[in-house]
Amino acid sequence: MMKRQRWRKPLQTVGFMALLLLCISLPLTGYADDFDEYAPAATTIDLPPAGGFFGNYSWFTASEYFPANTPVAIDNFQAQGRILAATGKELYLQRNYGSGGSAWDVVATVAGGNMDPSFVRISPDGSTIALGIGFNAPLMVFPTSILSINNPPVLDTHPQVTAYAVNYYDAAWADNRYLLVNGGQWPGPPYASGVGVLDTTNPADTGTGLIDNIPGASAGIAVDRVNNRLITGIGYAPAGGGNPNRTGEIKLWNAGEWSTTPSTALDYETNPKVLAQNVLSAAYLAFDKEGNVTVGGGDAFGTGGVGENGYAAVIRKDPAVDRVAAGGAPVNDGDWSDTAEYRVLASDPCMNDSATGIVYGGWGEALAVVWNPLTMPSGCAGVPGSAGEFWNQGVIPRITVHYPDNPPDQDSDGVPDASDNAYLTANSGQEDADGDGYGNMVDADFNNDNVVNFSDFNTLKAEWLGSDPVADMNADGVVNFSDYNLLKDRWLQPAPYY
Ligand SMILES: [Ca+2]
Ligand SMILES: [Ca+2]
Ligand SMILES: [Ca+2]
Ligand SMILES: [Ca+2]
Repeated sequence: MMKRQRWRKPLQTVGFMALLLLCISLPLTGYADDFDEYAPAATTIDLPPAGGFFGNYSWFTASEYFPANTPVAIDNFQAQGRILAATGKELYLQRNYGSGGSAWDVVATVAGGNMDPSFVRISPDGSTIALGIGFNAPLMVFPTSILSINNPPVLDTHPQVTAYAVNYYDAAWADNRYLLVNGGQWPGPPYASGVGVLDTTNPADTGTGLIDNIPGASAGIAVDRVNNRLITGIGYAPAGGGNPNRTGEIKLWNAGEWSTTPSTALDYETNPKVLAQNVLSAAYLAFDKEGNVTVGGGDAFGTGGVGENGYAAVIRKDPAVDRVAAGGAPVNDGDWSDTAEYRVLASDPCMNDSATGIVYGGWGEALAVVWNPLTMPSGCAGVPGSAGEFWNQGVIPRITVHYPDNPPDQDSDGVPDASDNAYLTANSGQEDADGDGYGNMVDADFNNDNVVNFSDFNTLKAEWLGSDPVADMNADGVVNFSDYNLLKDRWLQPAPYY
């Protein structure tokens, strides 16, 4: 049953007065309108296929962004802002910002059976990773520092990996020490789930009950880093036995109403703070840096038999989340055109995806909607509302990243850092002729051996005054001195190239 539920989740000079007027007309906070602004980037990212590039059996590719200010490098690749993905027998690191397709590098493996990953969750400081490798399998916790592209560790036997024998569906870091784990379900029906706290500094910890009596199964869990609010809910509880469909219900606990060291577990049913009643399937819960809530999944058994599929949602902090936190009414998700408190992000043109994900990356302010283009029937005939696409073996999940109006763009080329294949070098065209994830403008490693040297220089010489798209670094149609100078700038540099 656990497996089946998975697919539900589914200036120049300015006079003083002019400057003053400018200041008055600007909003007082930099990103207060993120919720309204989130718009899709021009390009999409393909995650490693479910099962990995080696074709191992898996139903799902789990993914997460390394947080901003992650101090750890993986070999010489800075981790912050990159996507970490788990599927098959491999943990993959995004080779470059914005890269996808085949530009993923293995940074760890599991020796045993294939992963059917539930989640990969990175601690707020980026130093520790929690990996739920699958149903009835251990929850692994290990330092980011053991990951390597050059020499990927085997997690099962690595001395710095702690394997916890706890039941899990999703997890969220409360801080850099305590991991909150939603246990998914106990054998049912009737389904019931709960949340426990795991002390990741104690390898012998078996978890302490935090929330019990959740009448349903398989929900996400998230903590708001700014306001310390906690949310979790019901991922699966269809109508039956006189009870209404409660799939998608999300409840909220304020700071002070929950603890990482609880003496007794909280009763889910007595918490009156309902954030959402019927939004998707309470999966992919997260908070962006403004405190808006993201929700993904899909409810194939929605109200009146009409499924809720093919989109992810964002619930606005102000007024909705704040109102619920103060004891008020749940989000109004009834009118999609009214974005005052709720937004629908539908990346899949067919809107038939019963497992649309949504993942937030703070480094690049990237709100990534993860969808499954398994089939794209012509014109999407007849599919809206149907659960036509879902997690499955071999599916290549696609990410459409949404950005607010002014996301970080360090080279000011108009491409946000988290989507920029050379984030420190202006290259608005984003040319990448060899598809390795590094933009042509910075990629003088023509033979892809991760260093720029005489082999690459010889390629440039051989293509001199020709139009070879790989050696044409500045993409102006001819290989000449401009390209030679770009190569010279990178001489003897190892990858990555920015
Ligand atoms: Ca840029
Ligand atoms: Ca750039
Ligand atoms: Ca390239
Ligand atoms: Ca080379």
